[in-house]
Amino acid sequence: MGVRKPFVAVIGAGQVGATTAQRILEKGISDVVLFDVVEGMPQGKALDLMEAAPIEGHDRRIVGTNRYEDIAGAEIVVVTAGLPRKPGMTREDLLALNAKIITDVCGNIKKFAPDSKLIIVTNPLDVMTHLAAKVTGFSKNRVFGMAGVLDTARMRYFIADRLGCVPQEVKAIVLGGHGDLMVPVSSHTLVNGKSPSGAIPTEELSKIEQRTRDGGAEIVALLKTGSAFYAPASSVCEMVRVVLRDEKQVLPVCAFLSGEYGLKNMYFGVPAELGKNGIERVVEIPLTDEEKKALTQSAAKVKQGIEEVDRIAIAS
Ligand code: A3D
Repeated sequence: MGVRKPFVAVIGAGQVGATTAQRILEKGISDVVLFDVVEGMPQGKALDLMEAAPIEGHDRRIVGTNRYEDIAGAEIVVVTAGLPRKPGMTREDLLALNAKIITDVCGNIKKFAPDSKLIIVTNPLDVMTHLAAKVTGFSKNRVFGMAGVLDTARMRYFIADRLGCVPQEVKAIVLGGHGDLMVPVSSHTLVNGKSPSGAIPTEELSKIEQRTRDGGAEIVALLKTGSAFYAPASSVCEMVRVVLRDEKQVLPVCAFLSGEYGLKNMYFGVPAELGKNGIERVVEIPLTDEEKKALTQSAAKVKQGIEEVDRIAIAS
């Protein structure tokens, strides 16, 4: 049995890819084509997930494949193919290794799913999203990356854990590049509509913000053999649902900027409204001078990575 439209293709059936597929299926969002270069692996994971369907009680289908032909007709392609960070490795160390993989994967997406929207997950995220847009030549609203939803969820959890409340009561937003210079926007952090500054001392709030920046590394250090995948998969799944159902919800994502936040011609983490066209519009929120300065620093780091990946592309 094949998949039914509209369906999502997930490229890379590793930890993030397979867990994303599981979440999409089990939440009943859409059917899934799961692709990987390793023979038998996506087929095995797809079969295992289908065998869980009678118990999970959903009627969605998943097909595992090693053939790019099978992604033809996908509404959204989620790209998780690539190497994850190892202990001591920065996201930037991954750049050259994953650039090769993204170039290969996106060349095939352009060929087999030319009308799809792309959600990039592979790190270093902002740079790989730039590369994906360049390789596919797709309009910029159809290519975007997942990072801010995850970074924001981490911060919401840390604050809720500190206050002993449920994470849904905490609103926060993390912007900028998905790296050590990401910007938790403290002026927009709210617990039940109020600033947490009365309940959490400033010094502790700063520590929570730093833990958010180090959130990926904290998990890498604990797991030792890979990086986070449950919360990343939840984050991708939320973006997939908002786009597929045209929910027009504003989420922090890696989007192309044409002057917003004073930045031009680059991918960067900002709030954006997502819908059936992918990025419907970038949303500008008021920031303090300190937050603006931090965003500028983060953008400079992302630009370095973009220049580096462009140099690699020219050299090869
Ligand atoms: P992993 O479990 O190793 O899965 C990666 C999969 O990609 C493996 O199954 C590989 O076989 C497959 N693969 C490798 N090369 C190709 C190729 N050319 N074509 C198709 N498939 C290929 O890693 P993971 O799932 O833990 O992480 C995947 C990527 O996501 C890494 O780059 C991570 O750094 C990144 N990641 C990003 C975030 C963000 O928040 C942005 C969070 C978590 C992971």
